[in-house]
Amino acid sequence: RGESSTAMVSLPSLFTIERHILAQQGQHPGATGRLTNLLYDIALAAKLIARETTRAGIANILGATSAENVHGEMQQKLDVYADQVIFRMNDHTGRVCVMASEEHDDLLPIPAHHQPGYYVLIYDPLDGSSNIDVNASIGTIFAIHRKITPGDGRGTMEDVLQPGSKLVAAAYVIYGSSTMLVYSTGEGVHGFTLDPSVGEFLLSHPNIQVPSPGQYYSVNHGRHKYWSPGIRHFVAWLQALEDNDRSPLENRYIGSMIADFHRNLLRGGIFLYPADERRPDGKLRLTYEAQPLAFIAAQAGAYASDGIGDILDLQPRDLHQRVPVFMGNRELVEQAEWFLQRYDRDWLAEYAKRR
Ligand code: AHM
Ligand code: MG
Repeated sequence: RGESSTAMVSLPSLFTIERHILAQQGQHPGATGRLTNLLYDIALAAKLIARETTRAGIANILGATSAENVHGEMQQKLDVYADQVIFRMNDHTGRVCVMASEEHDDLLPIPAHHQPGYYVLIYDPLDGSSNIDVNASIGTIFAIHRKITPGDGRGTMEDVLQPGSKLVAAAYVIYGSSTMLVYSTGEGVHGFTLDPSVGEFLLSHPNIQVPSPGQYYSVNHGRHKYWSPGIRHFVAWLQALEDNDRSPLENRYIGSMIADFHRNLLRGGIFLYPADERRPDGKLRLTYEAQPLAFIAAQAGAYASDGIGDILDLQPRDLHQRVPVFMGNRELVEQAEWFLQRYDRDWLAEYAKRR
């Protein structure tokens, strides 16, 4: 009698990503709302990609492009689809002055009539592409800079090639057992889980901080024969091979950076893709992958290094530049730097010239 209407029922999180972004904007009285709207657009693109990802097997968009579907339409591969969705979501809003995608060699200009945009959007539309066809987790990565060149004109290479320390925001989306969006505007790291029944990202992981001590290390062991002495010694140290008093870290490696990074962010540990004999600068891209994840790592109390120092301090030289990556709990990453200093001096000296 009347009681049922006032009794507390257990509700799911009602903190949508829109509400969260808006609340963060509210803490900055001078904010124009442009960044807020750009983040909304990113969240919407993520929902569209998530929808296609879960339909991919059925819709036959895993394999080759250039196949026709039953409607006589051209089928797109998932990575091409993701790339186009993100571009088309942002090419006309007046918020973005230039974009760059890992899928394209050159900058993606914005038509003059949609200028001036105040932000630069850099993205890796579908990272971990070797995992697409085998139904393992993949991800999307976003990095946002402020336009630094003067005037209302188009964004240029100078606007895109900024150090990670200048990032305004970074985000990633993981398409796993559920879809999650994790973002930071420099005020902590916040994770949202997509509730597909209502089509909303709901706050599930507020204020993520990397736990210590770290539980996992993640590296492609198949490349052991190409590793430098420093990396061999460091991985042996992670395995506590020569130390009976210490327990080894567990090894987990998916081969999909977002999935490996996300797990280690929640559980603690280190992810590394080092330079080796075959890949003198490692594999991962500085602007599309390393910088945004280093930004998020730093906001979560972790640290990202190229083996010499903070990835966020590196000034990119070109759009698709590669960089060795060590990310995770600070004490583990600093231990990696120590092993490189001790065993790989010659390599470090050579690398430092290109750095
Ligand atoms: P991609 O951009 O071609 O997908 O490559 C990047 C991916 C990362 O997600 C992952 O960390 C790495 O490549 C794995 O590489 P490997 O298979 O050499 O271990
Ligand atoms: Mg990639």
